[in-house]
Amino acid sequence: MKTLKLFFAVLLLASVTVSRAQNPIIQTKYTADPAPLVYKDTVFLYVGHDEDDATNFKMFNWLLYTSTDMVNWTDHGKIASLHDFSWAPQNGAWAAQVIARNGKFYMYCPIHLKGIGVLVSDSPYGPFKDPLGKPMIFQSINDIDPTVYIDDDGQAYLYWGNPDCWYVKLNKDMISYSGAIVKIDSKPANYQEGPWFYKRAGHYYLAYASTCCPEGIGYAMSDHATGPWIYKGMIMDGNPVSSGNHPGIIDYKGNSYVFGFNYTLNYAKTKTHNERRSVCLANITYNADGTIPKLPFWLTEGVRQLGTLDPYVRTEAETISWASGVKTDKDDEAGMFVTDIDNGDYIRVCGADFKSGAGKFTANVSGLSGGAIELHVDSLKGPVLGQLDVQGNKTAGHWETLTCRIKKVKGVHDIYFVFKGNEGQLFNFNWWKFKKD
Ligand code: FUB
Repeated sequence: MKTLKLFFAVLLLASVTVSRAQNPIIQTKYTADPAPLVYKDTVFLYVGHDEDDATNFKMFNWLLYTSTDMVNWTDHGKIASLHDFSWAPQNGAWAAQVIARNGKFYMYCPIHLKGIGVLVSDSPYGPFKDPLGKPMIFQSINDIDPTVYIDDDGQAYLYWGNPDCWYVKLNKDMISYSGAIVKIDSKPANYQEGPWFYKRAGHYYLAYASTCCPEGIGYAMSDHATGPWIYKGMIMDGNPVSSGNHPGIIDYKGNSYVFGFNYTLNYAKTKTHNERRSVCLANITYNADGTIPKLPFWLTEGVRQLGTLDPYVRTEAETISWASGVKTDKDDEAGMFVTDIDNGDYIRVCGADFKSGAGKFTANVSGLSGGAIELHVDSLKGPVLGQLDVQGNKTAGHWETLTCRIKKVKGVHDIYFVFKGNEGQLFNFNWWKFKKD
């Protein structure tokens, strides 16, 4: 009987699952205007940032998240801001896009009312600098939402605009252009703003936020980079539960994805509409003729994990599939870390492959009032592997690496870090890893 019980206990902790993300994909901040960039083996997701107390658009900076499995996203914090432009006002860090060329990274930033500027960096993580000291494009306040693509022949195109759509040919330096700015006369049906321009399997695509409000995502196709554009339908219809939307589309590891946003986290807190948006993600597919089958509006169920996460290497605490209650911050010693941790808050990390078994858990933390990290697998109320105590008086004010023994766990599991303690903020959390024994 004892052996049988042991067998079932081991079976429970050795299950194999394919994890799925949940929309919206970022919960620690309000995020909008997703601009994914596939660079080497990683998806760099640049987003706009709605401030926590925003009612209308209150956007001061741009944030970066990265992933290699599409379900766990690592928060890199603010990578550029209005302060990077000497000519920018205090508000208006709208929908940017980053593209790589010859080892440099070009970030096209619409500054509301001021036109489109460009920042340059040697790294996708920044720091970014403004080489021009002025907007690259400014015809009117309708110059927003730039999207850029480099064609196979090396010619780069910048499209943008609300409610008209414009394009220009960029020079090889990517910070200047040649020829006239062209307003497209084949503007697709219900084009509003937020164009996303790309080429795939010989077809050119212009996806965009459709006429407001609510905004869905429409798309047009062409045989040429400069059109004419033929409207092909909706990737997703708008939905009254959400006013805006804004596409970003990539292929990654053999799958195709569309990013956009909804207002789910705002409405979870208040009945009032505020511009506090949250980036969402779904799979798309392509028909043989290149058209895109329509998706439902953003579902809560997200995309499947690509591969698994290795729990035996240091993972940043701000690598998150789903978080409840916590925020992220940065300091000189730890870099990014998870903060604002209260009793009952939690973080889920998807699909960690413990292989033949882990017996210890290590975390780098900095105590505040003190508490514990309770380790669950598979669900918030799933089996408890163990608990790492963080003593406020011992670790207060400095980062410390602590280890505890845990029940043996094998196979692939979602991990839930459930935070326990008394009143107030318990501790800050920098990174974690498991050890075999
Ligand atoms: O985020 C500010 C503006 O709202 C963007 O530029 C538009 O695309 C819309 O999402």
